[in-house]
Amino acid sequence: QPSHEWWKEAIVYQIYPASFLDSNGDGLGDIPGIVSKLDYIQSLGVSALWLSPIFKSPQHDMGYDISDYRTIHAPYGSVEDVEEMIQGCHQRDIKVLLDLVVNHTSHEHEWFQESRSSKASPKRDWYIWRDAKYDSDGTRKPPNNWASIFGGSAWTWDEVSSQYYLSLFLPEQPDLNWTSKEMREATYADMEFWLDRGVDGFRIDSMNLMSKHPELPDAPVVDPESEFQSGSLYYASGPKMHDYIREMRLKVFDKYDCMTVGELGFTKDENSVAQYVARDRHELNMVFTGDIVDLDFGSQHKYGPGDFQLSKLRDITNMWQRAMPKCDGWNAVYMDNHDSGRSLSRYASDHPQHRKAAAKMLATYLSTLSGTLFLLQGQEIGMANIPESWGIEEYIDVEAQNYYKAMIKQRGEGSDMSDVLKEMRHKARDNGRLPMQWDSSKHGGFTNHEKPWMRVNDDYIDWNAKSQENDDQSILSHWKRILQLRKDEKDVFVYGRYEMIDVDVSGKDVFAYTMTKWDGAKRAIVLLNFSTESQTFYCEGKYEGWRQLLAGHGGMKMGASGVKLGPYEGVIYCNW
Ligand code: TEU
Repeated sequence: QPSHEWWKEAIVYQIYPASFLDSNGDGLGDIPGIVSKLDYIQSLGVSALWLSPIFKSPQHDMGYDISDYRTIHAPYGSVEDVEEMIQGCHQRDIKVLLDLVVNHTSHEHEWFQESRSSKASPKRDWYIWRDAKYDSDGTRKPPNNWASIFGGSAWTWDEVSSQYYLSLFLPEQPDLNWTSKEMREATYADMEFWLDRGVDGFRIDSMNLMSKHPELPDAPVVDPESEFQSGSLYYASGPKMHDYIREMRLKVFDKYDCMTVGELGFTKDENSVAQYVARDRHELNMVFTGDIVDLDFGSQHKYGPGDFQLSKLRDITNMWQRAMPKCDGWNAVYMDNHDSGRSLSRYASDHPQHRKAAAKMLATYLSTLSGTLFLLQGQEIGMANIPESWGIEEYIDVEAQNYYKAMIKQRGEGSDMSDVLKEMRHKARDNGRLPMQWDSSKHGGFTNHEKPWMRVNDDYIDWNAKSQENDDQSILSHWKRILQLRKDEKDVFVYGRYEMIDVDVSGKDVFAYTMTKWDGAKRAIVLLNFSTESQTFYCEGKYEGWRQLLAGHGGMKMGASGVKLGPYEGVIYCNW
């Protein structure tokens, strides 16, 4: 019987603070805005919040560039506001997770200012500094050929101290040097600052980039066209990674009843992931493997051409659902975050004809799997990606802008960019960051300011929280029901044993699986139609007489010949 833990049963709602609710009319979301919506959040039935970074930051990467972890970005509010929010959450039995960004800091962080001040600085080795290389003609070159994840070289030249520093993301995000014990102790003290204020855990950003190969070797040339190459082989899940996590856990996390979810980039194979989450390893509670979010990425690059294939979703789901019981580990279940497009628009359909069914079907998928469930703000009302009519000027995120500029440079000014824009409409991070659509008033009720920091999706008049709150058939009502079902039947869903139903049986457009309670007493079958056509699931008598779960479907029984699924319909039948 699987051990029960609060963090396994948690249903986590990700808040993107800039885009949640603006309470003071400056066009940007804020902490008091979150506090004013705690009843809404509670009524949804989630049991934890994860806030993307709210800390002091020059905002070159939307707060993932932190200049002081103990101060709040002023437009969002103050430490006192956060304390009030934590209290308001705890009163409602909602836990609070913060984003822990300690692979890098902002270049404005005091630590970096000191580190760059001179080669002799006591904090010099808190960051990763290297001498330049020189070509035979004397041209200065970075220490190795690594590409930054956001484009260009991963090294930034520092005039002040005449060395390069490593910056795997933006030049404004220098990487910390985790081999420095003093630096590690300082970050642990920052973590405790928030844990002592009642925070219940962390989502750990870029977690497995903290340990790099000590020699920082050149990366193999995969893209001969490009000056710089992905160095992930040498900077992801490096040799000391597990030591650092264990130290963090022993020195900090074990002192609190807190939950940890690490963001795992580039490491996606079962055995490596198990090393982070297997219970006897005493490391993290769970990780984000990212493979479902990356499902439609191009083979060379995120924005390369790529389409959704149900077979891939099936394979990835099968792999993780089976892998976790094998290693006695635990995993996160999610499809959306602030780093890509909405799953509704990418993997199902936001076409008006299908949107409601598709959003509900994806909710049914997520809510019936074993793991800790994460959803992104707006997912509960079926928010969609940026509309086709918007041009490049509406994309704010640095990753999208850098990529677009690089493509123009490659193709020449005035070239046709429609294919690039098409991929961006699916996968740009801006999609997941569109402001929350609260009601049908101007700017979807997100702000009173005449210009929100980011344009609100034009469809807010028809798709908003208010119009769905009192509609029993809405996406929001479906989420509320299915989350309640997940809680009521946690032995079947949260802790249940997953078994795939072969595609020969389900048909290629239907994703079908069963979830079974550990003692075999209760079983449910989940049938998800990922197509625009009706599909019939022939159950060959196997599930005959099983009762349909979820109100609104009248508890109909499955007939001998099976069940017909409408376009994008998702259903659950059970044997109890
Ligand atoms: O993301 C880590 C990461 O690897 C991203 O580059 C991701 O692959 C990319 O966003 C996909 O387009 C985390 C945060 O989630 C992201 O928002 C930050 O920009 C990044 O770290 C740097 O802190």
